Amino acid sequence: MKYIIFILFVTFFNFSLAKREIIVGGIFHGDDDISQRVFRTTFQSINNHQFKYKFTPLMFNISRTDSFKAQEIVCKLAEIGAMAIFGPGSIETSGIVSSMAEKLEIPHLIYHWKTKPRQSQDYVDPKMTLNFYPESEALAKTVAGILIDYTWKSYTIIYENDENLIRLKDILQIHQPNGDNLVTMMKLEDENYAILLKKVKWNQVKNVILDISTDKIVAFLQAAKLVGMIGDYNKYFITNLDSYTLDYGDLIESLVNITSVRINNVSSVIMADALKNINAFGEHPLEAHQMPLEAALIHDSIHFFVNGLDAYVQNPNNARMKIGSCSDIRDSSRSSQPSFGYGLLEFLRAREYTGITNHIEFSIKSSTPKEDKEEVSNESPKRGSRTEFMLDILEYSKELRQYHRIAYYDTTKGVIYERSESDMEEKIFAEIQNKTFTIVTRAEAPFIFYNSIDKNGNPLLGNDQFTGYAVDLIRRIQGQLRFKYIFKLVDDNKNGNFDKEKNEWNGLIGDILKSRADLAIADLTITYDRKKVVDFTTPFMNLGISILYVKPKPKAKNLFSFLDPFKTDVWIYTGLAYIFISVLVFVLSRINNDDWESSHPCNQDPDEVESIWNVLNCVWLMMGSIMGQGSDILPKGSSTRIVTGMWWFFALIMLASYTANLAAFLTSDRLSSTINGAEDLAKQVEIKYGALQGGSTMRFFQESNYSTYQRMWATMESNADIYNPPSNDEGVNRVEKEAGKYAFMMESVPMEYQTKRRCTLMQVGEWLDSKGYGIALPLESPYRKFFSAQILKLQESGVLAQLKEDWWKAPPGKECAPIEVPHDDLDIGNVGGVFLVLIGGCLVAFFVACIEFFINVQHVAINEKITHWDAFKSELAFAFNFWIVTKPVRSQSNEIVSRKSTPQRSLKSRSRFGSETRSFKNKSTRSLNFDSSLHEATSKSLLNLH
Ligand SMILES: *[C@@H]1O[C@H](CO)[C@@H](O)[C@H](O)[C@H]1NC(C)=O
Ligand SMILES: *[C@@H]1O[C@H](CO)[C@@H](O)[C@H](O)[C@H]1NC(C)=O
Ligand SMILES: *[C@@H]1O[C@H](CO)[C@@H](O)[C@H](O)[C@H]1NC(C)=O
Ligand SMILES: *[C@@H]1O[C@H](CO)[C@@H](O)[C@H](O)[C@H]1NC(C)=O
Ligand SMILES: CC(=O)N[C@H]1CO[C@H](CO)[C@@H](O)[C@@H]1O
Repeated sequence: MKYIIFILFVTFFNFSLAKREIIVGGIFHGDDDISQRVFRTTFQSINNHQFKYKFTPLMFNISRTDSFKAQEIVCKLAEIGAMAIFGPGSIETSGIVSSMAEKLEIPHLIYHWKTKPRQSQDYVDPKMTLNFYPESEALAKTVAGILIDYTWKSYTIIYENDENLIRLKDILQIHQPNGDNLVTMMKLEDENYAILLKKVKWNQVKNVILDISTDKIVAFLQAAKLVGMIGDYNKYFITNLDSYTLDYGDLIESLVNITSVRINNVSSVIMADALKNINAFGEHPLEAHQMPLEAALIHDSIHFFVNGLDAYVQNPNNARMKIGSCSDIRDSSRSSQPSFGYGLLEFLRAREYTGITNHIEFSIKSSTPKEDKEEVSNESPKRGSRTEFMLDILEYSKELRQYHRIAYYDTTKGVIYERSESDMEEKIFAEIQNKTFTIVTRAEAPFIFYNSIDKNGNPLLGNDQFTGYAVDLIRRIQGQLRFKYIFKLVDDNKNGNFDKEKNEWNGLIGDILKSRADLAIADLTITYDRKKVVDFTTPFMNLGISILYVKPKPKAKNLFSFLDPFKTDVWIYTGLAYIFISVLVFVLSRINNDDWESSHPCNQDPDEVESIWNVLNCVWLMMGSIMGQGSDILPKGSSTRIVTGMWWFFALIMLASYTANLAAFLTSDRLSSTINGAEDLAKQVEIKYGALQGGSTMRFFQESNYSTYQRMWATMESNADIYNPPSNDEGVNRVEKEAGKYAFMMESVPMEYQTKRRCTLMQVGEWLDSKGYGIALPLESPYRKFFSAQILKLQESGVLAQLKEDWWKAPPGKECAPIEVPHDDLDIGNVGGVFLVLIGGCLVAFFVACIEFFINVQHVAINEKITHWDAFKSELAFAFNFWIVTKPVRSQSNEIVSRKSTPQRSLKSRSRFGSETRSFKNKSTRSLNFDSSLHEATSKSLLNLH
């Protein structure tokens, strides 16, 4: 179509059909071979394919710093009427060419990275220069956008020259420098990359953003391999848009993740076309993945220019095709008429084209408000640089030995991945099966038991030296993922803390950071600080801080536990009160008239009265009431009644208190500890407590905001050396040794291990916090997902619980006895004392009976005038002849006479009561023999009182 119009146009103006010669200049630096080849062949193929113009490309070789030569070349080109100048491809010399072109008004097309000098406010872009290279700020934003998508936590930026920092500035703004993100920048100064890389490695940074020139990348990666920075967990992002043309050879073996970006559309038809043309001239064939961006941009800019020129000159006003010359510069009086060159460039600026580098369009300039006003005055908005472009995100594949596209960056939508998650997982899964994981661990029962010899004394080798929970867990995971592994012990036997003095992590975490291991498994708590430097799998065990304390001892069975409800002093006071009241009643009754009565109830007007309130009866009355039984005899006098009443009241309360307490005391051998949790510990001062010196448990108290824990921390801190042992074992031993005087705070999992073995210890209360043990992997490890998934599976299938049970339980035969379930029934051990008292009482009664018996025998012997032996025999025979139910009365006249004659009535009356037992032996005798038993009257009168 175009050509038809052209032919019409040509015939209409009666132009010669001979091709019109157009001279264009290309300035190159001696070393960019492909660029020159593309420049030359592109024009050649254009000449071959169309017949309107004959382009004569003139190529010049200058050195990168030779601006004088560049100036000279521009003049020369202007002299011979060159229509356009391409290049040069470096910022150093293109500046002078730009300013010359502006003065000469020759269109200047460039294709290299260029930044606007920021410092000069009044800087204006050279008017005659069109840069096909993506605009620096837009490119910087794009690269930053990709990095945001990567979510790297820490990385090092390695750059070559300060100018390039502009394209890294957006990256630097992604992360505000804070503790979580370590972003360092390093300048590649000399050829010794290894020194720099060692520094990076020493910083334990695994992610590198590489912004260096194409020719240095391979050497850099080689150095990285030597230093050990091309490992499974290293990631490189190469901002160089040409890096995809590089051949890394055998350099990449591990799972190192190298990503890069590219603008060239290697799969486009135009690329294929261009390659065909370029390769048509018999040189060694160029392949799509070998074409650098510059060559692609040269190709695109030539086509862009040729098409634009063609369209431009179709306007008859522009057919003049006159370009200025160097002599014009000296001549300052120039026509204000816009020249051909200027018009052409403005025309080109507004055009669009799709080439190897996809769509080419010069965006409408977004500029400062000041410039906006100028723009308003212009009719057409000014078009600036190339801000719209597509960026392929590439990943190096060691199998393909080249980069392949995994995503592209769209300025509006961000990173769009073309591969699915499952593809990735499959790839990594396949990778895992060939990998040998170095697993670092720590000998800590029951996670890992380390033995270098077996039971028979033969040396063990490799993984056989390790047994324990962790080994079993790894074995289970390995059963699913089928990787190989080597266990090794960490040197310092630590889990890993940040050593502020050395400014590095020690222990297991240190080994992971120093790339000495792929996995770390032990009793490794997932903490915020650790998570900043390593990745953790899903926790395989959950735990919390808890309190280790001795089990309360079941109370020893005490036969006399019925005494427990009252303390000894209460018993003593009660006894004293009993004696005192008894004596008081005795004394009062003697003073009180009402208690003196006729000895015979029938005798209303007796000559003498007597009181039954001798000491024994007083004691008996008080005993009867405090035992809750009452008594046959009761006082009559008001004072004695008041005292007795008060004693009854006392007895009522004592009895009620005793009864109430007794049940509780008898059943109180259930297990109850004095300490039931942290609150209880904090409240008291008797039981000392502490945590492992410098451990995470201690830090928990130190950093807690909760007032109870703060109070506990103050206590622990004030006696740090005394209370906080340097090792967990020591703490546990101390709890055991001090039995009740010391409590130790530690994590529940090792505590459980101890309490299953040391039967006197137990965990008290709930967990004070909650955390988990996880397997540590290097940051952003591709394998983490797989391990986490397996751990979850094992958890769901109950394998983890089973493993824990297996490894935590005490060896057979050493298990702790299950805690006795407290019960409410009382056994003989609790109430045996009561029986003892009963038996004691019976024995005393028997003893007293014997004494009475012998006294009786004595009396009988004297009264009957028989020998003691005969009296004893007859009395005994009588006592044990259970069929005889009556007993003859023995004469007691002597006694009665003597009693009546003595004025000390009370004393006598006691002896009378003392013989009561005997007198009551035969009631009928008593009733018949009235005289012989004076006491009968008394007892009757007592009955009357009732
Ligand atoms: C420039 O120099 C390179 C080698 O230094 C050479 O291959 C090339 O042909 C030269 N180009 C021109 C136009 O002289
Ligand atoms: C390489 O790293 C990038 C960025 O972290 C990530 O998006 C990509 O999935 C990784 N590739 C592989 C194969 O792990
Ligand atoms: C590359 O070119 C092909 C066809 O030429 C096109 O379909 C594809 O979208 C282009 N790629 C990009 C990233 O624009
Ligand atoms: C694993 O190793 C075997 C033998 O060396 C090899 O054939 C296979 O391709 C490897 N697989 C992967 C995913 O590297
Ligand atoms: C054991 C005894 O002496 N029993 C006498 C009790 O009194 C009645 C009545 O006088 C006698 O018949 C019993 O022999």
